[in-house]
Amino acid sequence: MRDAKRSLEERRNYYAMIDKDNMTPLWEVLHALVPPNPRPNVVPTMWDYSELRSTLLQSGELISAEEAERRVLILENPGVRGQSRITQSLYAGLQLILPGEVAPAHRHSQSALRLVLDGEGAYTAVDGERTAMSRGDFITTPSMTWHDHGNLGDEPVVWLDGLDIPIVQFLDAGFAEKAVSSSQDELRQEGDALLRYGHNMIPIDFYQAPSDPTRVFVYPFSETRKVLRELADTPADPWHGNAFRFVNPATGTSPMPTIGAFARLLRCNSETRPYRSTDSAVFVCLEGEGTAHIGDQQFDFAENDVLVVPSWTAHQFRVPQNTILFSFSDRPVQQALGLWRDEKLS
Ligand code: GTQ
Repeated sequence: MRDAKRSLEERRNYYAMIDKDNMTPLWEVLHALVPPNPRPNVVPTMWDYSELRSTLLQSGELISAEEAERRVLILENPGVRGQSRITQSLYAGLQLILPGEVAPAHRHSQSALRLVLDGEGAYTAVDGERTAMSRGDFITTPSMTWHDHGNLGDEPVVWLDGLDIPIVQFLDAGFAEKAVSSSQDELRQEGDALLRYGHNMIPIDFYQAPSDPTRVFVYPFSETRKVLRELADTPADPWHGNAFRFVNPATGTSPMPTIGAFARLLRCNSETRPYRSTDSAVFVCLEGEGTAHIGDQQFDFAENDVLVVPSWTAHQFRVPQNTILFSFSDRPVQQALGLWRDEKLS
């Protein structure tokens, strides 16, 4: 006892001594550094869009899109407040653009996705090509592509931004610059990329280098929905429902290297079996409603609600009607590094 106490004191003195030299003992932190399984700091959570919509619209009276550059409310995971992240590796926010406004052109190392939630009449331009934004459309702005947004319609437009900001921050690899004019010149007419690269063919001399951005940068909900609806009568996977990942059609890989995106249809009166994977995911309900069990929590979700499933947390969905969920995660990063795991539970 006496010896143990003395040795504790000796250890503390020793730690204080090595502290001066910017060193610390591994044995005090080993099990936290190398845990037997993922121990996410982010927690299961949900944002109820019907509650948030009016709060978001109030921000339109506080600041213009031009002044803000991007008028966005960041969705901060309650487990890691103050870190501008929705999961450990990804950022998400709700962006508002009012009629007549422009969010000026810029580009940065961070890759972004948009999922259009509310309102018609906005557009995003990516490297000189515009795309109209309709509800449910999934739009990418890959690393270092110029992008600006505008609203030509007569109603507020809201979308969810998903970016790899924490990943780029972690790597200290971020650059950003503003364009000289706030809207890009149109280099190609709207729909060009989808026509050339989005229909089972690609231009004869097209070669995609690993660092090239995807040419297809909009995945219209009208098409995603049509495919998912038609599959509603076919057998569903017990864990996933009818679930798909979005791809760059030229390569079959994820549309952006750091963020994977997925869509699934869960059939009327069905329940998925519990499942977990190492990629923390952000889910958005695009159609329908249901209940999500995430770890020991339960959330009733409806259209446009945003849910977080932390890494390695068992989750399942129960839906009373046909329901379409969009989701995104850092899965392509984990797979490239050989880290990704999943488990189908019963
Ligand atoms: O639209 O470019 O939510 O640069 C955060 C950073 C959106 C954007 C965000 C951004 C953008």
